[in-house]
Amino acid sequence: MPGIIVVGTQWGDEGKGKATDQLGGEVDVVVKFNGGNNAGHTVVIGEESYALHLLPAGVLNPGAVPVIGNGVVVDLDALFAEIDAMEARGVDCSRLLISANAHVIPSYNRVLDRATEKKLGDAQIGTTGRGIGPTYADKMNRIGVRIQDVLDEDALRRRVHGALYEKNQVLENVYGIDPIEPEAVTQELLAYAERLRPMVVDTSLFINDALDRGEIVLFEAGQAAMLDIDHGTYPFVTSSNATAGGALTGAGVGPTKIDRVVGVTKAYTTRVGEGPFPTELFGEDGEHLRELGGEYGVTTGRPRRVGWFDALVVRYASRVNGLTDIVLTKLDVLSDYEQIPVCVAYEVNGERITELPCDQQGFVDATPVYEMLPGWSEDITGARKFEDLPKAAQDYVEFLEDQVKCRISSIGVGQSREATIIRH
Ligand code: 2SA
Ligand code: GDP
Ligand code: MG
Repeated sequence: MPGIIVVGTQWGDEGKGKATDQLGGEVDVVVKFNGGNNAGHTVVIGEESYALHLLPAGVLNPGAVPVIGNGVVVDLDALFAEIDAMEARGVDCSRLLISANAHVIPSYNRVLDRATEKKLGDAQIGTTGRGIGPTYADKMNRIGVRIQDVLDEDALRRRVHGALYEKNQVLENVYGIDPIEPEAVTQELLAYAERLRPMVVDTSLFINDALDRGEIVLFEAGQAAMLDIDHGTYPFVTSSNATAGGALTGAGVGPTKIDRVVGVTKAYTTRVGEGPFPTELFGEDGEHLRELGGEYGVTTGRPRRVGWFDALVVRYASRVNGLTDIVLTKLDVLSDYEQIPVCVAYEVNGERITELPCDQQGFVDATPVYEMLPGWSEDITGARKFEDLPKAAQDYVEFLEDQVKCRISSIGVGQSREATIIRH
């Protein structure tokens, strides 16, 4: 069972970090394949809580090699700050490998990300401001700077000058921001070259060799299906493929190497940033669930928008990812409710639909149709077997499983590694 992909099935923050860490005990290689330091994954081990951004969760597992694949965009300031902070806490990061083909987030793309958002005003995406969108745009536009360029001073200088030639005109004329000096950016990046060099390898070769030896490789997604650039609620998405296909292109492996695709799914729904969210709760109801679930961004600290479970979203995510099974998280957070609504259909322009609308406006106009499930009042954080759960909680899980048409293989009942029910 060597190749496992772990993806988010909603709008992110489902608990992928914990799920990856949990599977990590048996894993030899953990690969991050998309996104960058927009991601935030919290992993709780014993009394210690770790917030990971650019580093794959595998870094916390001394037996696994953490890999940053070619599909990731790397902010070198953020990477080395994260490594230094982890090492200061005793986490060894010396095994980390980075793809020579991964793109770098130069400081000018952080400036552009923030300037674009400001200019959009009410129409803003609500990005994390980390320069993710402009860097993926540069990649597609073939004016990006790659990790391998940082190791070659002349190439780096040429790439940075080339990119800034156009960007400086945009910065000045569109956003009224002073032009950025290319040589200063070149030197900023060059400062990391010698620290970076020993980590840079052909990660596709490394990963494929590991798979050929029968080792277990886990591919860990940032963000989620509904934030995917192709399959999400465009334009309110991130700029990478956060679905299973992204693991293949973002790591350089073929689909024949993948045996399992695990979807991580929260027992309710959250979203950070703007964009449609049919089951969203507002006012006191929203505040209550946000507090119960501790729903604040790990990267920006922003309060997350919260709402009820949306079966259409997760069934869609199961389809576009080809999920083999689901890890359900945060069931313990719902213990407070007498009744729990689950969205089983939408009403759009007077019509009842059970698949996501294929146009964005339909999604904006959708009114959720709920089925009410009985809640439970017991504290379930100590449950370790499915049978330990109150009947209503068991019924809730089985109802979700039936609705999303995918097996739920494990259930999270608390933040810690141990607070998990393995089902099959
Ligand atoms: P970006 O910065 O270009 O990727 O933003 C585009 C959209 O993607 C959303 N996005 C996220 N949504 C949930 N969680 C994310 N990571 C952090 C976390 C978020 C935080 O784990 O809590 O701390 O705010 C994440 N990263 C990107 C983003 O909100 C935009 O909607
Ligand atoms: P990710 O981006 O998908 O890795 O998720 P985040 O780390 O951003 O957010 C998930 C939060 O939920 C983290 O604080 C986790 O520690 C926490 N968490 C994960 N699984 C569970 C669970 O089963 N129960 C509870 N109460 N918290 C959980
Ligand atoms: Mg997160």
